[in-house]
Formats: sequence, C-alpha cells, structure tokens
Amino acid sequence: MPQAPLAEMRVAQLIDANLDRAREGLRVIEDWCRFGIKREDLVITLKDWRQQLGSIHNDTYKKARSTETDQGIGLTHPAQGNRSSPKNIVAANCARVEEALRVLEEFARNPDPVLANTAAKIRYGLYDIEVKILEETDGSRRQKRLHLCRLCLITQPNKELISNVTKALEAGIGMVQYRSKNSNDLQRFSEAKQIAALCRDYEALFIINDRIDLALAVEADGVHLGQNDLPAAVARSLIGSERLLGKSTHQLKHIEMAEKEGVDYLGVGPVYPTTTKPESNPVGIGYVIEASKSTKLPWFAIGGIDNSNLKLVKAAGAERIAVASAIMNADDPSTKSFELLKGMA
Ligand code: 3NM
Repeated sequence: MPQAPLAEMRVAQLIDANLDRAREGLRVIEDWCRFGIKREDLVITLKDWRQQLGSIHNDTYKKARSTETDQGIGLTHPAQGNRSSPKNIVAANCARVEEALRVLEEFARNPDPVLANTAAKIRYGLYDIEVKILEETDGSRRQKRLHLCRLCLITQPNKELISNVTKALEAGIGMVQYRSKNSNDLQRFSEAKQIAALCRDYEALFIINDRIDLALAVEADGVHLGQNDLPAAVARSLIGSERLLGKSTHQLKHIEMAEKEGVDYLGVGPVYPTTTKPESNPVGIGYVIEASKSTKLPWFAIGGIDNSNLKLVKAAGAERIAVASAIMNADDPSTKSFELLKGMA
C-alpha cells in the first residue's frame, strides 16, 4: 500500500489534533451556555458548529493520528490551573478554539479548502458569541428576570409556608420576597435557605426583606428596604452591584429619592388597606397613576391587591404587583397565583 508522503501525513496529524481541540472546546462552551446561562439560542449555534466540524473530520485525518509521536500530549500550561470561575473557563476555551481554528485555516487552505472556509467562518462567529457570553453576568440575568416579572409573592409566617411558596412558583410567579417580622433568626435562615433553593429551581428571583445579612447568607438575588431601613448607598456597598436593591415608596418624593439612590425597583403602596402591614395608611389608586407617569424603573403596586381590584390597579398603569395575603391565605395558592398572573397578562 503506498504510504502518504511524510509532510502530508504530518499536516493530516496536525489537522486531526486541531479539529479535536476545536470540537472539545466548543463542547465546553456549549455546556456553559446550556446549564450555566441557559442561552438556548447560543447552544443551537455552537452545536451546529460542532456538527459541521464533525462531518469534515474524516477518516484520513483520524488515521493519521499518532498519540505515540505527539510531543504535546500531557503538556499543561500553568494558566490552566487558574481557571477557577466559569467565566475564566469559558474565556480560556474560546481562546483555545479560536487558535485551533486559525491553525486549521492556515494548514487546510490547500489540501482541504472546505475545512479552511468552515474554520474561518466559525472563528469569526465565535468572537461574537464570546462577547455575548461574557456580557451575561448575574446582574444582567437578574435585571432581565425583574423586567419580565409580573407577580411577586411576599411571604408571611405560615405553617404551610414552603408548600404555599412552591405552589405559587409552580403557577409561574417571577419573584418571591421573604418577609418575616416575628420569628427568630434560626428559623428565618432555615426558611430563607429552602425558598432560595426553590426559586433557583423555578428560575424565579428571590429577595429578602430588610435583612442584608440574611440575603448574603442564603445568596439571595437581592434585598428590599423600607423608608426607615439602612440608606440605599450603605445597602448597595454591602450587596454589591450584581444584586437587586428594591425600595418601598409611599409618595412621589420617595420615588424621586430612590431613583437618585440607584435602586433597581420600587414598591408603590399600600394601594388599599392591608392587614399584612396595618401600621401603613393606604395611599390609594391615585399614587399608582402618579407612579406610572413618573418613573422608568420597574415597580410593583402593593397593598391589599386581589382579584377584586386587580383590573383597576392594572388600568392605573401597574405592570407588576406584589401580593402577600391573597396568595398566602388562599385555599389554593396555586389557583390564586394563576388567576393573578392571568389578570396581569
Ligand atoms: N409593604 P397584602 S404594603 C409588605 O406599601 C407590604 O410598602 C407595603 O400585603 C408597602 O398583599 C404591604 O397582604 C403588604 O396586602 C402587602
């Protein structure tokens, strides 16, 4: 059987090694997009690229493979040990794939122009995807969820707390705020930890009322403060820029102030009388109308909201509502959450 000339054999070996490198690296990036940032759109493209490279990774290249003579096998670089965060891992693999594709472009140009063109096309596409992945921070993910959220459940101490929260999440609520004024920290920590895990499973935001320490301890998505709580600047310095900061407002002056303070979202209420916060006087539907005209921040109408007044609240301009008793005291929190979500659609 005639042997391929040595130089051709070496080029085939080099192409084989770089096709492996590119396909493996793309798989790493694809899995981060699937499980880490849940970007199905990017997964589809990455998978397609892997398959394109797979279909031109033909037997000629695989047969040229010789692990015995490949001097690079088993060599590691000190930088490989520094890939501690998913971001570093993704960045390193993007670089690895881009380099491998560049090598393929150079060496395949004559013997295999289809491969060279495919490698070039994927390399340019990957530069764009890399930027998209690196822009996908915890903060941007939380902001996106906040904008999409229509219904926030405010928890109240309740024997069925975890079960009620689960039912509301099953119905599709976008945010849970843990609020517990009358219990001890051990109980708060245990409950908040369970709800944080549930929210992660259902891809809903989890916010802690008042307690920054608790929010950090259970890795919540943010903190909600009242008018008499810590100044927003202090809260922000503690929670950082990636977590959400919400603030209750009861008059236009509070909205203006909260905007200057750089909070991420507002509570607007209490719209109606509420037994959940009996110390607060209702501000009425007029304040909802004012809020809808005066702020660009995402905001939740809150206080005494239920099916009976939902239409009015929505007509006043509210795109989001926050509700405690209507869901927590419902016979069926799941159906109630469905109804409220439908009313806000
Ligand atoms: N904050 P319900 S009203 C916790 O206006 C809370 O800042 C409000 O509970 C505010 O849905 C309120 O049971 C109570 O009325 C919301």
